[in-house]
Amino acid sequence: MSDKDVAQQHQENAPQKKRGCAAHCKRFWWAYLILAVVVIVLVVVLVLFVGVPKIAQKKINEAKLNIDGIIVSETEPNKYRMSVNSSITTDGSVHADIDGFVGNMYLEDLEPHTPFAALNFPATTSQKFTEVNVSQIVDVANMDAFTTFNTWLLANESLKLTIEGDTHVRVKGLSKKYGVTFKKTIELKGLNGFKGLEVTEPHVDLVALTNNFQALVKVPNASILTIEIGNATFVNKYDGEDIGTVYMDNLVLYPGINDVPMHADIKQEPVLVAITTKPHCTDGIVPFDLSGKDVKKDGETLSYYANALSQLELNVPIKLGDAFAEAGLEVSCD
Ligand SMILES: *[C@@H]1O[C@H](CO)[C@@H](O)[C@H](O)[C@H]1NC(C)=O
Ligand SMILES: *[C@@H]1O[C@H](CO)[C@@H](O)[C@H](O)[C@H]1NC(C)=O
Ligand SMILES: *[C@@H]1O[C@H](CO)[C@@H](O)[C@H](O)[C@H]1NC(C)=O
Ligand SMILES: *[C@@H]1O[C@H](CO)[C@@H](O)[C@H](O)[C@H]1NC(C)=O
Ligand SMILES: CC(=O)N[C@H]1CO[C@H](CO)[C@@H](O)[C@@H]1O
Repeated sequence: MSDKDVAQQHQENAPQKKRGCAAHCKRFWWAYLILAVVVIVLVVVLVLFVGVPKIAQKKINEAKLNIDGIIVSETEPNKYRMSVNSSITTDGSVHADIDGFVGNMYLEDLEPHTPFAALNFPATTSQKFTEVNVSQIVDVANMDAFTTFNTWLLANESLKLTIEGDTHVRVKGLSKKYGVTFKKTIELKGLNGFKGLEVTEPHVDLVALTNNFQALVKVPNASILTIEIGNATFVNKYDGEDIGTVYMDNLVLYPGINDVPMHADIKQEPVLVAITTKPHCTDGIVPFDLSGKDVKKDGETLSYYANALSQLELNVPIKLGDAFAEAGLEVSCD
């Protein structure tokens, strides 16, 4: 008998009700029992299928994800290793097991949201504090998206990263698993266009045509990322003119200030003209611009870094006066 039938029967017998419940109730006890059971089942179903999943989703939404470190290493043209140390903090009020899941990573502020990496997050529990460290090889499934991520990472002061994946939660005491979505957006510090980059200890060779400039570059990395780049080359410009190539070999950027050795093949003539004209001849400082040319790792191009670096233009003032003096050439204003 369906709910409708029960309701109908109830209505047909409505006038009798005025005579009191006793006889009526006695006769239709089974209908009330069925009604009661239906109500209880409905409530249980609502709690289990709507209430618990809602609470589970709410708890997942309230959990805080903190990223302590990200390392991009073993870089190859179409894959790399990504390691993430993170922790999840909850209020610990619901005891639940959360299945492992594939977390898609994308830039929150770039529509349409296009994942640049997929990481397998392990199964966890809803403890107050859970460390989640993952390290795995990631295939570059979408080269444009990964290049854009690297471009933003290198150029921007900060960037919003979202990790999203569908998983299941099993609340302690219940056998059923519920589908939930894990979605967290975190703000990462970017490398901010290497703001504050400095070239120190310059040495010039006045005779050689190649490898005629050496120095140390202080590369600031304000982010929490460690990135293994490779052999990076840059176009060196003076006054908009390409005057040579700068090499930074085996470049790995760690959080903090990185001392990176560089060497370059520079055309001597434009530099000599620059250093002997005002105002550079007075302070001995020549401003150059560097932009990424290529990134090679074991002879192969890493386009996701090369294209990201090529979109940067770094203004680098270099104290060349002392370097020329050291090489035996005292520069002065013509
Ligand atoms: C994670 O932590 C371990 C142990 O402290 C450390 O060796 C590793 O480099 C860290 N990885 C990342 C991605 O920060
Ligand atoms: C996870 O990384 C943290 C550093 O963020 C480290 O202290 C911890 O030991 C690592 N845990 C495991 C299981 O590797
Ligand atoms: C990050 O930098 C890119 C250009 O490199 C720019 O288009 C984008 O709007 C920036 N995003 C944010 C959030 O600053
Ligand atoms: C960078 O170039 C140097 C010199 O050509 C080479 O010995 C080294 O293996 C290269 N490093 C990488 C990571 O490809
Ligand atoms: C995490 C970390 O060490 N960040 C450093 C990155 O480099 C800047 C300097 O440019 C430091 O101020 C940060 O502390």
